[in-house]
Amino acid sequence: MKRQALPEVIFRSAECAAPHSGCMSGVLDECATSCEYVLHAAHTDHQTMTETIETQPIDGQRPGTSGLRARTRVFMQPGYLENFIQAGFNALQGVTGKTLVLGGDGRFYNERAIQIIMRMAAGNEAARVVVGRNGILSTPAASAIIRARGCDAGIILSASHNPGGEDGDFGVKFNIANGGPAPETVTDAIYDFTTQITSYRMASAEDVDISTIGEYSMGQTIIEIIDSVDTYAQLMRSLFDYDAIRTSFTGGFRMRFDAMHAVTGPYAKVILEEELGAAAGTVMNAEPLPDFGGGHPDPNPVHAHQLMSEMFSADAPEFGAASDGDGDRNMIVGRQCYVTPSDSLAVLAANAHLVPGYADGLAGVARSMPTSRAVDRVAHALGIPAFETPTGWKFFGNLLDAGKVTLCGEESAGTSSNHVREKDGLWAVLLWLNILAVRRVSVAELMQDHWSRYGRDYYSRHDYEGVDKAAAETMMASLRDKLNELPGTSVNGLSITAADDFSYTDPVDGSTTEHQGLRIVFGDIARVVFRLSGTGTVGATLRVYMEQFEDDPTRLNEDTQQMLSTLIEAAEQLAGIRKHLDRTAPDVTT
Ligand code: VG1
Ligand code: CO
Repeated sequence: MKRQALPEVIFRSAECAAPHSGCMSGVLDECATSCEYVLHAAHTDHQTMTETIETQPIDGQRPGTSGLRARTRVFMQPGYLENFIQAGFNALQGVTGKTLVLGGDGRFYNERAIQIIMRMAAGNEAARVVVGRNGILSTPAASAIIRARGCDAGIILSASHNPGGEDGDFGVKFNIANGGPAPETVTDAIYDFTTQITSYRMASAEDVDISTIGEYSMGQTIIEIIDSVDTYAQLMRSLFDYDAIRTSFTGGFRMRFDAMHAVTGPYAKVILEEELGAAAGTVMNAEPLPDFGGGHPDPNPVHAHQLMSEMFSADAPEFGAASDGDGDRNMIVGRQCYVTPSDSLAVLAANAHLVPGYADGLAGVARSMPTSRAVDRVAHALGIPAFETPTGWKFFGNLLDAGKVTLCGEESAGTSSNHVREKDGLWAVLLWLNILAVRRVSVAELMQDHWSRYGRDYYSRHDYEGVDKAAAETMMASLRDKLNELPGTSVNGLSITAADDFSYTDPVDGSTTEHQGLRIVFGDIARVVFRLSGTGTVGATLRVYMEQFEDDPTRLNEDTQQMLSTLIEAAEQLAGIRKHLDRTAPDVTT
């Protein structure tokens, strides 16, 4: 990698920035005339570069399901980002001499935040900061880079599926050396530091040109700007049969990929269109925009309606997919055939062995608790273990590191494998494409075949968004209070066999996590789960997850909401959603 000489990056010591009198450079005259814009290596003495800036704790910096999320304007307040980043560095036991990966999903404030974090990394004496060009790195790409280069940690700037823009949301996630999200021990420590912080450290330097690939120095720290796509694209080539997929495309197979004006556009363009030969224009909404074009970058049938209407049109292509803000989610849809994420996970588990990267079979699978039990049925048939974890990718890390599982997934459209330690949207799309290329069936045919073999878990999630937080907590508390009495009783004609407040003990490190959702189980037949979201920024969001198993061959193609109607009413009777939340219907049904 070429090393670019000064003055590519222009340094300014803390004292030089203004006023001049304290300049420690020893070349004061020179400094006095040109300090504003051009300084010399003599000025890059790190001792004079770094400032320790006093600050005070800011409330509400507890990381949620996936990092800290808040309104963008909140993040832009003086000290808000800086406090959280310094707390993260502290929780990592400092970053002195360490190599960090840094990038984000391109949303509003991404570039500013990156400039601040680079200066803080230099102020905290990191050895190197590896930054995606223009500040762009998808979450799975960041994970891949941490692993490929043996980095110590990563910082990903994203509020993922939350809308962006100055009036939208912003977020920050810390990842650890395995490439995965910081586990709860680390996020708890970050939060503790945010409540005690008195100062943060920051190098005083000019902005770095992050649009140009190359290396720059900032004090003792090397800033390395890399191509955002290369490492990730190389990893994908190592897992899939590109020839087989290319042959599908040359044979007339058509697909649409909706990048939702979020981070996956550049990745999908390179991989699908340039490397795999999908037709130009296959990737729609390909350009990352600071506000995602005003959309909601959540790949579900509601928010990806443009893709959905195309996939249900008369001339629909064979395959459609979408990804979210930071590129870790995937939605899969065939021609006139939507695939629920829970079913997608099950289908991938059943067919992964057809693909080079997984030809040796799977060690085991894991799903988040509210994800349907469809994948458990496949694991059972394959004779491999199936794990059930709390919601959020951080809970898969230990299982993956220990080699207990190969494939993981969540009902919220996250799927991935042991190739990284994050969920991976484009990877799931490539796995589907590879399986379809080998099996030479349509998505609808593949689903029929799967359901006739394993049965079908009808599945739906009802979200009540932006509800009153206190009311939602009261509703959960009163349901929690009566859980013990529920087994053995029935509701709306359905017999309850078990009911609990999900708690999880990690089989690898023995750590326990409690209050991860209220489960009401109706034997092997059905389940309903109640959970409050941990990614919102305003009020509360209630998620109600419902699933019902069906293996009658004549009832495998029914309408989902119809099939779940008894269960939906049971959920209402159990929790009193309408009464507590003053809502008559969910805001989003997926
Ligand atoms: C949601 C999903 C969860 C996912 C998380 C982060 O969390 O339910 O499955 O891991 O978002 O995804 P919650 O707490 O709001 O239900 V992403 O792609 O927004 O980082
Ligand atoms: Co995401």
